[in-house]
Amino acid sequence: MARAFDTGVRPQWCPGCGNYGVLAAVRGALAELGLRREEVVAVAGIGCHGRVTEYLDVNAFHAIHGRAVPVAEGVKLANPKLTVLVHTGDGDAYAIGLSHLLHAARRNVGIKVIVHNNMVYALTTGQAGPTTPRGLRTRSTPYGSVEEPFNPLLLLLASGATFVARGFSDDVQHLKELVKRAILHKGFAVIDVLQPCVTFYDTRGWIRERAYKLEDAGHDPRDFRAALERSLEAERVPLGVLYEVEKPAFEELALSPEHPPPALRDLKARLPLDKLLARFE
Ligand SMILES: Cc1ncc(C[n+]2csc(CCOP(=O)(O)OP(=O)(O)O)c2C)c(N)n1
Repeated sequence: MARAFDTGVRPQWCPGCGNYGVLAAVRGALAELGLRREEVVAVAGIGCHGRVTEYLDVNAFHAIHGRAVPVAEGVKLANPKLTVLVHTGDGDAYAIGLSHLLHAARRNVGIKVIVHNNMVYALTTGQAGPTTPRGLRTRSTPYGSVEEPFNPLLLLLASGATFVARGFSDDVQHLKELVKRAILHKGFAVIDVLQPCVTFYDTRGWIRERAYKLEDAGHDPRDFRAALERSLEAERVPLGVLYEVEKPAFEELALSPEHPPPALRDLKARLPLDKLLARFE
């Protein structure tokens, strides 16, 4: 039997790449939620991670570098019934695309962002990015990176994200459950997935040694301050849902017929669509 959500295209990633685990987790999550492929859209950024859209059998859009999030926001607003996934890299999401990400989180647009965080720019041969640890020697930092990385979980919590989680690409079962929870969450959800880049920065052993599950540690994901504390941990790596709160999604508020945003209401009164279109006939 063909595997669920498999296009049949053979992945081109390096053997051992963390992208395989993310792909398997997402396929499993979609299948277990009983979603049909026409109900799902995956938008990917540019990078090794971006090839996901060739292997995941759903409607897909391969956006330009750093712009997967705004494309996904547009898809979600055009048809809020769709499950809209974003596959993005740490370079794509946290460097060139950072402001889109933080504002989508602040607005609580119901897109589900999966960050393939391998801590380097893999596709372009391993340059340093915003999550590269200080001192790492890469193609762009041959004497070791002198920059301090930033903490994406802390940034996302501060931006108002209503669902913030961290996964590990080797723990496919756990990641699958996180993806399911993210999809079922109303509004914006982000999962920062730590994954090794076997060619340019193999973090597999480092993550395995430090990872622990938040659900085993008595963490309450409704507690924002506790989530902040967990996001600040330096020696251990928390996996699971750091924070989840229910708030109205942007599309609910912006597209509600009872409460159209004033700007749109005025525009409608002043400029009926049929009259506007008639100008172009
Ligand atoms: C506007 C623009 N700038 C730079 C590039 C070159 N480029 C392609 S992929 C990439 C970085 C990819 O890193 P990441 O997003 O972390 O993805 P990974 O390859 O690690 O999955 C860069 C800088 C580009 N394609 N477009």
